[in-house]
Amino acid sequence: MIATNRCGRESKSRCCQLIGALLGTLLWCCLDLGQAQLQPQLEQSSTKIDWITFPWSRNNRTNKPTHLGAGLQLKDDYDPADVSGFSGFERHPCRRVCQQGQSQSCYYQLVVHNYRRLGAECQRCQYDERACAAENCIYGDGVSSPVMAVNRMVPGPAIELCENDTVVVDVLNYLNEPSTMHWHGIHMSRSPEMDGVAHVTQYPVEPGEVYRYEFQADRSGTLWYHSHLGWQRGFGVAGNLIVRQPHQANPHARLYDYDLVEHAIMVQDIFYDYNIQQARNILINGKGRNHLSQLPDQDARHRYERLRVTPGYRYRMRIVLNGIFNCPVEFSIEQHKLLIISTDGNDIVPVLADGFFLTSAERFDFVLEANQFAKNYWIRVRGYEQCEERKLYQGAVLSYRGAARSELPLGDIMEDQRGRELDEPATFINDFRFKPLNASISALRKSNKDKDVGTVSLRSVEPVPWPSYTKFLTHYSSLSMRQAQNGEQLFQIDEISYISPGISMLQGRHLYQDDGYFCNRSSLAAQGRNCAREVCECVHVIRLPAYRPIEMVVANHMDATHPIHLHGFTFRLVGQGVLGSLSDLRNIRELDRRGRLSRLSDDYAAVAKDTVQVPGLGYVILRFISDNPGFWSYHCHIESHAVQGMAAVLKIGENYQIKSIPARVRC
Ligand SMILES: [Cu+2]
Repeated sequence: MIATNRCGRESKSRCCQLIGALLGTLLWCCLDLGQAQLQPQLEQSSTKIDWITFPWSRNNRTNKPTHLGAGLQLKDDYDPADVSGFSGFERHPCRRVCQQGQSQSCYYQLVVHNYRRLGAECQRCQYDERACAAENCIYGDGVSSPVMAVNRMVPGPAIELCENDTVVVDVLNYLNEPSTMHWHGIHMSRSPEMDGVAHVTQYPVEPGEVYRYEFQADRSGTLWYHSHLGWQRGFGVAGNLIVRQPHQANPHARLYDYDLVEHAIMVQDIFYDYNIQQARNILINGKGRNHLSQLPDQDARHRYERLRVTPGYRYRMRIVLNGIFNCPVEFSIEQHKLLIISTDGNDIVPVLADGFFLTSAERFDFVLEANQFAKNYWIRVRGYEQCEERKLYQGAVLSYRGAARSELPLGDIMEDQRGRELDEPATFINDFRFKPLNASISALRKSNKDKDVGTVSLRSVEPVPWPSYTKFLTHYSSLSMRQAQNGEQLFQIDEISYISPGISMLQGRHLYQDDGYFCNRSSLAAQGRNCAREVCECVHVIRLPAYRPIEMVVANHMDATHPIHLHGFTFRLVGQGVLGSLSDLRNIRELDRRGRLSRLSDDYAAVAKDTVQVPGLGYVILRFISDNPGFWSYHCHIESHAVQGMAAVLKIGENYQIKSIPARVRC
């Protein structure tokens, strides 16, 4: 299972010589310029990301840390014995009460490796729930299937630290394919090379190699880490990244008594074996019933995640959807209201709700008051779209102190799913069926749709950071799909399917003329290409100036919702709506000129997010200040869409404004 470490401990210099000899130069081994120009023969022509094997064979090297805190213990070489002590970070020194002015350096090792759900370690867990906690058993839903684990866990271990801490993470790639790690929500304003996007901000980490990520936790909130290559995130390479603030800085500190890592929930849709075409289940912190079984939900043979609470206390809970499919989920807790306080790590004016929806990569934090009779209650997750076709749902248990610890709630998970009397109106946040025009859809939520709170209606606790007279530079963007000549379905941004380049953009930017290397809507038009008629596939880079107020209007030409994620920035959502007509969406610039797209007024504290659902046949309007020059990925967070081209890169600023990535001396 464990791959050979090519430049392992005892053989490092020998390995260097070997590679040097192979490449005809020792210099290549010892100097990592972070650029591909030294190895033109290794560059592959641009091909679409393939999830099983990759054409890239370039070696990437571990970066040496440049500004580490005193006393930080770092590994600089590894052998299999080093990584045998896989563990979570429950006793990590950075897991602490955050204090103003007391930031730390925090070191972690994440070993990414092939593993198995319901593997040999889980045999006893099948019969005795108490045995499931035994180290290294990934029970999942009790269906054996290959996974990619982090430190033998799926999801990977949660990282907890404080705002402004320096984070150093060695990611050991023991998969048999390249990998990278993205730190979703961190702006990377001083370290754009740590964003973890292959061939955009770094070269992929080859099997058997270590990559040292080093960055500052430049903001607080419910963030997460995940692989940014192929389908690895769907196989399990993801975990929570919780960045807390000192009490004085936290506007919601008085709303809850506890903020515990065991109340951080990662929801994930999964597939079985390598069949990435079909969502087969939704898991809550890697556990849940399977839908192949006819056993009722409350059968003791299922394994559910349990969240324990004590009556009378208020708990902050953090929910992340690591979604792969077009499978938005609805989250609620039986007989409990949720006080929603944050989304994508950004604090909002609290909203008391019965539940909320998440599309892939979105997060919501809420406060749960343990104010009900002390027993066990179902935590409910219901899947829609592709998950609805298979009637996928999942449960976890909210277990009050005093209730039977091993028992399950009575009744089915989805019974009485509003957690209320049926005639009482319910409030749901962030419904992906946003202002539906389609009658068959609106019928789904007739009784209470007036109570639903759309994403754009949420309010940030912070006013927008620009004055009302600000003039924004507007970029119009579109999401669409088309058939390639070979019948392949391509997904597109601005009618272009993204192809990964051979040179990593950030490192290699001085090597080429942008216009010859990148493409975008205007460069293709200048060449006389009409992407509305022909298939355009290329290295799609949208150029925007640095340090300017930027507005993006994203029009969705498809029926389905797309969760769009922007790296490097937190944006304000100032508009979101459904036009319902493809021809309107194709002419969105003209429609906007005629005032048909509504924007929030500047005195409305528009909600801050990093991922937002673009409604089917609808649009969103995002605003941000482009004060983070670099190459920032902009893509749909549904894996099949992103892999099939619904991705682009925003090049913010000119080369001279972007941080230079120094050569690193190795050996
Ligand atoms: Cu999509």
